[in-house]
Amino acid sequence: MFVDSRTSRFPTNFLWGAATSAHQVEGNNHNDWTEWEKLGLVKSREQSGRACGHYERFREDFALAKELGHNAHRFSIEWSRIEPRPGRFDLAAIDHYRQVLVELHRLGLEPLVTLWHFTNPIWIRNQGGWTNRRTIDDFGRYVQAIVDQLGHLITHWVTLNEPTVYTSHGYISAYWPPQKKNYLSAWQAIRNLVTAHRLAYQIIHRRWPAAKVGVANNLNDFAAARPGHLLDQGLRAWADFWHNRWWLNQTYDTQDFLGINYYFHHPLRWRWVGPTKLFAPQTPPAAPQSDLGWEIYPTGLGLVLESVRPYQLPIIISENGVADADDHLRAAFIRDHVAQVDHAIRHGLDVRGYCYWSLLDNFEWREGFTPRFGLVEVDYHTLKRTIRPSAHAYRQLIVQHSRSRSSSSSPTA
Ligand code: IFM
Repeated sequence: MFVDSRTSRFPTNFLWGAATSAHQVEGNNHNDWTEWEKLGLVKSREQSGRACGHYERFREDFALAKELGHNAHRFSIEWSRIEPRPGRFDLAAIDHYRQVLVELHRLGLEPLVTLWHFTNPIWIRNQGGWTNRRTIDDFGRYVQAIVDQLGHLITHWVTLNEPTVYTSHGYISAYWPPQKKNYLSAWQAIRNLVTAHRLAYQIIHRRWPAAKVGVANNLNDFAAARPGHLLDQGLRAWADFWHNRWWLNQTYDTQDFLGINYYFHHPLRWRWVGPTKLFAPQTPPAAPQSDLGWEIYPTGLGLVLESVRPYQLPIIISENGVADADDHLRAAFIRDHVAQVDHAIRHGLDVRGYCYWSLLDNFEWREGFTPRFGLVEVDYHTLKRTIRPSAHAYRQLIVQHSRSRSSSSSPTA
């Protein structure tokens, strides 16, 4: 891969790294997802089980990230480990994450810390999860504990991961736990997540005024499948509003940076499927696709970046990745998406980081262990890690962008 040193404008302290989440990599969790997995609804009836064994092997995994040229790493703290019972904090679990943070700093990897990535303690599930307003205060108490115990080791905070995906999968399509098909519950959950984010933002800033707090917002590029078709255009506007815009409008004034998780380009074609599925995404048959059948459309990242320009906030790509077991797509996928970031920066957008999803292969929620998103392959029998060729290509890209900075003037982040 070649980066033109005359055109690259990545800021000097640009964050290059990869992301994971606790439940997907740690192993041996005990939360609402592990309970739900017992129902046998995950593909091939898999359960997250020991996952990648990352809870024990984090040092080995961070050493790989370092070797791969990263200077940042996004991970999540598992609430159910920290507070297994209401108000009872597990000091050993807190100490574990302290060691995680210390190790990241030792290696020169800037931590981006997610406080909630889809999973809830079982006692939260039992009280109605995010539909219960009490969960907001409970979340605040957990955030306060992290702020007090670990805050001195954290600058970049991600309060919530993809709250709109969580609510639509959990409360509208019933694809994920708690498997409701109820618009009122979805509304209660998303409203409570807005309030929980705002509360977390205040709690963090009260103690750590210089902290940078954001959300990992899942933003899709929606298009009208038939550009001149009024119903498709209306559908595009409707989907864009509810999936992308509504949440941002509610929370942008409490985000110091916008985290963007970009995966999807959806050309929408009006088709009445049912009250919980109002449209059918239509992937052109010839379009390149991941192993999950998701269209690969780097231009969409550029469009999404442009769409958030009015918020005038720094941006971090908090996730962007591809399921690609034989690694024939990933290197070009990263190159082409990073090129969109480059383009955005050159056109005045303040993008400060890119986290590939994911550092490791991991437990992909209802799809189980089959999708392979990792820069590093995991053998789930032996837990052996093997660096994929695309991870080296990403490393090269990072090096070239860093080199090109020294020969070009860069904006400061
Ligand atoms: O694995 C997920 C992650 O937990 C949230 N963002 C999308 C990823 C790929 O589906």
